[in-house]
Amino acid sequence: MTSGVETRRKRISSSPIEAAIVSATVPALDIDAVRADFPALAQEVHPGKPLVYLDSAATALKPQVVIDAITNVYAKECANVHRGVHALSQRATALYEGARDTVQRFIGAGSREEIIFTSGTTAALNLVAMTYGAVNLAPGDEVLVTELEHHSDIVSWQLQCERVGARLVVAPIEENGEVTAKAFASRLTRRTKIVAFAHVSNALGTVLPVAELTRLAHEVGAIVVVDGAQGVVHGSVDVRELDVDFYAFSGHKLYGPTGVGVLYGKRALLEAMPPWMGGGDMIDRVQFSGSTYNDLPYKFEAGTPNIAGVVGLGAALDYMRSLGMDAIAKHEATLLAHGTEVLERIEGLRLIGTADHKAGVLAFDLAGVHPTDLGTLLDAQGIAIRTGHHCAQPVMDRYGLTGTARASIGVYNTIGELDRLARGIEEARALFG
Ligand code: C6P
Repeated sequence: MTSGVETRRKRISSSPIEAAIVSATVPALDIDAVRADFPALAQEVHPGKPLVYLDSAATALKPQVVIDAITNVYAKECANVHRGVHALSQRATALYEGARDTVQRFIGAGSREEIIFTSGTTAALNLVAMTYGAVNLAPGDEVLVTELEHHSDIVSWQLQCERVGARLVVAPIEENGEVTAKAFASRLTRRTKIVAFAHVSNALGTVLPVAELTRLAHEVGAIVVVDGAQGVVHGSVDVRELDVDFYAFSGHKLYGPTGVGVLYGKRALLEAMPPWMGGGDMIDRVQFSGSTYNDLPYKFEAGTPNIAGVVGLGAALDYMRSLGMDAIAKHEATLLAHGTEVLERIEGLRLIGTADHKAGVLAFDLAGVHPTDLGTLLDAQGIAIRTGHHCAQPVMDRYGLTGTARASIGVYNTIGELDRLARGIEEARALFG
């Protein structure tokens, strides 16, 4: 008979991302070299307590190459883009547009015009809701989301549904945090016009079957919006292979800067959508009698963009590619399997989110210890985790909790750090009796 831990290990290693563990062809990361790339790791957060950073789902640490790329923009290439004939503006524009090409390659988009720079996932999702949703939703139409969505993938749709008289429909999750094709399909109707779901849940770590759900949604004529904030981080993503209509993500969870993100959209859909924000760069001709708009992607990039942020994002993607997306997936899968094993051994600890196919997240409830108290005690040990509802209150409601403790994994984490986490939790448990 297999123990619970053995069973869980087998199930984890049977998933696609974790399957990379068994792939002998994927090289192992040189973890010491990786850690040396991240200056934030070389610090004690409290005297004698070196940082153990297990909060990468909130925001990832930044490698020196990203910091240098941003510094270089402000130090040497500081000019506005698309506006100047002078050398500095031309160079800034080349860097900015070069980053667009990098993003296009990174997610396998068909053309650079399909890459819209935004301030993050939240802005990207709201952009689709407010533009595509404004012209394609009518009273009585339905927008289908899942129970595990982040607030940005709920409230943006709620706002648009309220405006147009459409209805928000929710596909439930299983006890282990999975979204099954069956449950999802049961909520699809001919009134479903938009389907929006996360690639990976930030609260549970569940990896959703994006291609399968997309196929089901397309069968009823709905378009698919994927919240890729946590999805694009842990392994390679090919938007054309997945056939999604929109894919949104943030730079800061990808080892890039805050304040920058991406909306990928299929060209025909983006072409047909009205602009969202009005301002410089998004126009063709402005007259008081009416204005016409710029071509893609600029139609959706009103005003001076986050130039250094975009360049920093490009540097982050180059960095990830230099490590190898399969190598990153393999390393993180090993950490997730180990973390699952050591946490499951702790008495009174219940993992929240035990889907067969998981990435990056170890969320849990510890009997008798409030998540905030646990987070504070772990912080005193130098261990950074996130506690609370993780901007996914419906997930907490689903499990009857007000919040969880969440350790989330980045490329720089080690087995030893997960062991330190487990020891820290044991100590907290002992303290609370
Ligand atoms: N989740 C977390 O600690 P922004 O804030 O726009 O960069 O990303 C929003 C967002 C959208 N979807 C998912 C699945 C996310 O995880 C996030 C951000 C952080 O889990 C902060 S709440």
